[in-house]
Order: sequence, then structure tokens, then C-alpha cells
Amino acid sequence: MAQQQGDAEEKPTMRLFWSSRSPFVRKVMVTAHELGLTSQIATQRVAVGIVRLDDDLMAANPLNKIPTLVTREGEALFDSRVICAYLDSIADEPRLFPLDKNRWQSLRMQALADGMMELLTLRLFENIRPEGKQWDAVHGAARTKIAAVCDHADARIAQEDGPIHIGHIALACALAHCDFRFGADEWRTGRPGLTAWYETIRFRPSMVATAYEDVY
Ligand SMILES: N[C@@H](CCC(=O)N[C@@H](CS)C(=O)NCC(=O)O)C(=O)O
Repeated sequence: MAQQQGDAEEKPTMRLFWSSRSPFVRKVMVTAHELGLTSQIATQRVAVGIVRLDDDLMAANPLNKIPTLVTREGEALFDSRVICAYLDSIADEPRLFPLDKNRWQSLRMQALADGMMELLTLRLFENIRPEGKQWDAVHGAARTKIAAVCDHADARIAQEDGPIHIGHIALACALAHCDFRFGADEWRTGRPGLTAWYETIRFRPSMVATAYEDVY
């Protein structure tokens, strides 16, 4: 069932296959909030997973993945990087994909954060494998990589002095997802710079409006 979020005065012209649990979806929703586009997007809740397929979604995206955005023209766009770049391109003031000196750092930060989301998703999948088919080494390696991502970000975040960009949004959504699913990892420990930065970004209206919820 489609549900509308944001300013109800404007009729939505786009449709987003959506879940309140996906970090990739949240990245798209935070982007839409930052660009003032939420009233144009109707969200359609889907519950999917690597072994849980959805016919409606697959008709739009053969990969069965969310987020998938159906544009005003009826074209399906995926994945989250493509959708965020598209939303930036149709906004009155495109600004989340800098073209100046911050361009490559912002895209690298997005890639790093997306990779962290993939690792968190992999760990969730490992958790639901049938008993006897789980592989602890996957958790261990994923945890090590996630810690390295956080160290990388912690070492660089203080040098970020410009306006918010797509890398910041992706990183905030990845860290929030770590809290949501793997709070015991305590990513803040030993990373004061990243912690202080996150304590600011997590209170932006776009982040507050898109909090994760563990519901289908
Ligand atoms: N690279 C994709 C990743 C999207 C993704 O993995 N989404 C998960 C939910 S968090 C999904 O839809 N999984 C369903 C499946 O793998 O079939 C993106 O950036 O959008």
C-alpha cells in the first residue's frame, strides 16, 4: 500500500519502494528531505531480503532491491547512488553532489559508507542462516572492516568544513544503522571526532524524520 510522507499539499509524482529498516533507503529519504522533495515521493512499503522476493518490485528492478524509485516519467531507477544523484539533478538547487574541490572526497565517503552498509547487511544475513550453515569468520571479517571504515572516517571528518553532501548523508545513515542493528559494536569507542560529528548530524530534521523502525 502506498503511503505519502512529507508535505501533503503537493501530489506525489514519484514512487519509492521503501522500508523503514534499510540504510540504503534511508540515504535516499534523507537526500529527499534535504532537497525539499519528500512531498513528491509516495512510499510503497516492501519486505524483501536476499531470499525474499517481491513480484511488484522485481517487475521494476530485476535485482529485487530497495530503494527503487519510479520517476515522474514511469522509469524505474536504482540503486541508491543513482537515485540520490537523480533527486539532486531535479531539485531546484542541486547541491548534494559538489563539483568543486569536495567532489572526490564526497563520492569516496559515499562509497565507504555504502560499503559499511553492505557489511552490516551481510552480517544480518549471516544471523538468519539456518543453524549449522552459519560461518563465524564472516562476522569477524565484517566487524574488522567496519572498524577500519570508522577509523578512516574518524581520521578525516574534522577536515570536513563545507556544506552537507552525499558522503555525509551516507555516513550518518551507516553509523545510525550500526546503532540500530549492532549497538554492541560500540563504534564510538576511541573515535571522538566521528562521535562529535555524528552528534551534530543526527539531529538534522532530515535524519530525525527518517529514523529506522523495525517493522514490516
Ligand atoms: N547497492 C544497493 C544496495 C541495496 C540493498 O542491498 N538493499 C537491500 C535492503 S537493505 C535489499 O533490497 N535486499 C533484497 C535482495 O537482496 O534481494 C543500493 O545502494 O541501493
